[in-house]
Order: sequence, then C-alpha cells, then structure tokens
Amino acid sequence: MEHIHKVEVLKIHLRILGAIKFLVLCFLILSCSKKKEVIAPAALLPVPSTAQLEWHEMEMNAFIHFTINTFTDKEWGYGDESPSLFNPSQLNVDQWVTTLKAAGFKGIILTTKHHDGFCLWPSQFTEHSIKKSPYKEGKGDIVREVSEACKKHNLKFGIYVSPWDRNRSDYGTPPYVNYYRNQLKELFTAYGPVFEMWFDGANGGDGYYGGAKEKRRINGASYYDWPATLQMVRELEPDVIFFSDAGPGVRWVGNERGIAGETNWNSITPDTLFAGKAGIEKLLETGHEKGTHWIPAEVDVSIRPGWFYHAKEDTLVKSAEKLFDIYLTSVGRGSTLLLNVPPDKRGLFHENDVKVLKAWRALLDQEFKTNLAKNAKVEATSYRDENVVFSPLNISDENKETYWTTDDDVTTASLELELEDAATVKYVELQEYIKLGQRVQAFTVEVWKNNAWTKVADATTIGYKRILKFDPVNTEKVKINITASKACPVISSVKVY
Ligand code: FUL
Repeated sequence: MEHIHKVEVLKIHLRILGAIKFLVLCFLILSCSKKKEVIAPAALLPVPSTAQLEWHEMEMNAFIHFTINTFTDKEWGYGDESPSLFNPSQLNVDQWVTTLKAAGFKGIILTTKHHDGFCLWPSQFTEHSIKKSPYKEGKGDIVREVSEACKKHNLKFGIYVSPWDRNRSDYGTPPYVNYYRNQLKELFTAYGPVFEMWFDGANGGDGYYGGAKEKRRINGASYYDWPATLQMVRELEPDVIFFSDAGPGVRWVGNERGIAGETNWNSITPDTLFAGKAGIEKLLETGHEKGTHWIPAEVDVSIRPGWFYHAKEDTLVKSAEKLFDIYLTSVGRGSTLLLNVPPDKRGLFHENDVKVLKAWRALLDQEFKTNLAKNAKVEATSYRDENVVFSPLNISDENKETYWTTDDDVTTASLELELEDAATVKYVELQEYIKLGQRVQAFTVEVWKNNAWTKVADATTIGYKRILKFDPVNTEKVKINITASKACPVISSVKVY
C-alpha cells in the first residue's frame, strides 16, 4: 500500500516538473521573440568601394623609380637619351621585393615609363625602350620581372605610366593619346593583375619631342579624354585603383613630404578637379568634409631627396626616425603611405637604404609591440539600443567587422579603458568602421592621473586609422571622448601602446 502511494507521489512530482519545464520553455520562446531587432546605423555616404577598402587595408606600399634617369643622374629626362645608356650590371628584383616585403609593404608600384618616355618593357609601339638597351642584350623586360617577383612573394603589383612623354614627336596631338592607350592595353593585358595605376600630374613643358626640342602645352582637362582611357583600362582590369591628383580611385595628398592633413577627410567633390590642375594642394591634403565621392589621399614620398637614384644622395637617405614620423603623418592620419625606394645603377637597392628600412621596421615593431587595450576593461557612456552587437567590447576583439556605436541621435560619447595594470602609454590608435562612412569630426584622449582625468591629445578626423602620439604617461585608465561627429560614431578598434 505504502509502495503504491510512493509511486503516485512520484508521478505527481514528475508532472509538476514537466509543467515547470514547459513554462520555462514558453518563457524562453517568448523572451526570444521579444528580443530587439538588430538595426545597424545606416551608411553615411560616400563610402569606399570594395577595391578602395582593400587599398586602405594595405596601409603601406612602395614606389620604385627606375629608368634611364638612374644612369644619367637626372630627375626628369629630356627624352633624347639613348637607350644604350640603360645598363644595370647586377639587377636583382628579388632583392627589391624581399627587402620591401620584410619592411612591411603590401604592394609595389613601378615606373614603367617616366616623363622621358623610355619603356622598361619591350613595347611593340616604340623603339625607345629596354629592347634597344644592353640589358640582357635587348631581351630584358623589367616590368615582367617585377610583376612576377611580386606574385612570387605575394605582394600586389601596380604601375606608373607617365602620360607626359618628352620623347614622342606626336606628343600634344591626338595620335599620341592613341599611342598612350595602346601602351596601357599592352601593360594591362600582359602584366596583370595590376592593383593601382598611377597617372602623374606633371604634364607638358619643354622636351625633345622627336627632335623638335620645344615647349608643348596641353589642356590637362581635355587632351587625354580621361573618361574614355579609364573606361578602356577598366574593361581589362575592373578593380584597378586609379591614382591622380583628383582620383577617381585615390587622390594625391598635395605634397611630397609625407604629410596628410591633421584633418583628413576621405571625400572630395571631384567634378572641377583634374590631374595637373594648379592650386588644389591644400584641398587635397585635407579632403572635404562634404565631399561627394570617396577619394582618399595617398601619401607619396621618397626615402631620398630625389625620386631617382643619385650617388650624391647616398648620405641623405631619410633616417628610420624620420620614416617613423612619416608613418605617423600618413598611415597614422588615415592615409596609405607610398614610399619610394629607387634602385641604383647596379640595379640594386643601395646598402644605406636597405639598412634604414630594416631599422625603421624594427622601430615600428618596438613602438607598437604590446597593445595594452587588448585585455582592458571597456565601458562606454552608451551603446546602440543597449544591444551587445554594438557593445564597446568590440573595439578590442580584433575583428574588423564588429564595432561600437551609439543610437542615431547620439553624436558625442566616451569610451573608457581600464588597463590590466598601470603602464606607460604614448600612442592611441583608433579606427572607424569606414564601410559605413567617415563620421568623427573631433575627439580627445584623456588619461587618469593623480585621481583626475588629464587631456593628453586632441584631434579631428579618424577615418581608416588614426594614431596619436603624446608624451609618455603612466596610467591605468584611458578615455576617448568623441566630441563631434557627423552621425553616430562607429568605432571598430582602439589600441593603446
Ligand atoms: C611627380 C613626377 O614629376 C616626379 O618625377 C615623380 O615621378 C613623382 C612621384 O611625381 O609629379
């Protein structure tokens, strides 16, 4: 009897347990269905294309200026130089590419033709090329060598093809534009993939021009009919990034000193700009907050005073410290650095340049060795919809697709990072999630010192990446205050060194 009673009690217990389980399940289903919808901020136009985004992520590319000028000790060849002068004795493109790769460059842009018109590939459209030089008895092709070495070492390959040609007798007339296009066709058909194409702004002036030896002026806005030329190239290489003073892929930064504007918007309104247009330097340096197109600045600068190799500049190679400063004013201001390293007459990077590149790499690695934000406790004044998808923790998860953001009507906000231990800090590095556009207009950095917040830096734009350097300070807490933003800030990464 007793036994039967126990079984009944057990049954009742089981039923109660089942009911509880059912209720818990209902509650879970109900609360899940009630869960807020995840609504990311709308993109703030303009935004980068996929190819531009990849270009931003490269951060550092190298320029290689090498041509007949290397042998004539000039910066701009007149166009009458004999191809027989081009004779590198120990050319080794592997030395170029491996040196640059070790320094951290992701792509290389080679001067396939500079203003003097000499071609580093055996173009079928001119005799003014490497095929008439002693190099490999006229069988050489340095464009091919470099593009293949880039493939081998997994770097991207880009080309500089000067529109201005001081050798051609037809420069300034319509047939030359056809010649130029034929050369582009040759290059883009046989040497790709090409990630970036450089159109230089220097256009027209005096030159040899097939013996005419005169000054020729062209109308930079109309002579080349750029839209048609770009369209032709795009058909061969759809994702190529076009560099010129005003884009359309990336713009010139307005100076050759390695300095992007402290305020650096990735946007400009290009309608009234064209390669070679005078007086636009300042605008190119800062971009324009209300610009209609995403056309970021590229910072081109040479490791030496000149773009081409000159023995007299062997002692004037920029120091590792100078290159570090340039890194901060280019990559550290949301631009991509394009650092020129010119091979010498042997066809090698000079020992002094190689030494400096190594020291610079070591300096970068040393200064940015330990990211103190990695294990920091992070809090924000608010986060979007109080949804963990937009949590401030995203800034240190090393996932470039996650970010911290606020509600649409919140354009000022702070992030506080509490470091694991007190440490000496001297750099803060921030990244906006630029897929949704560039937003931040002003921000400050504070550190906790003597029981109070002390401002150590303030700045304007962030963009793809912003690095601020300040006097080293010992602290356990760092605060970022976004003080003005075009729309809710969207920050994907914060690092502290
Ligand atoms: C300038 C050119 O005139 C220089 O020679 C060099 O190629 C530099 C990168 O661009 O406009």
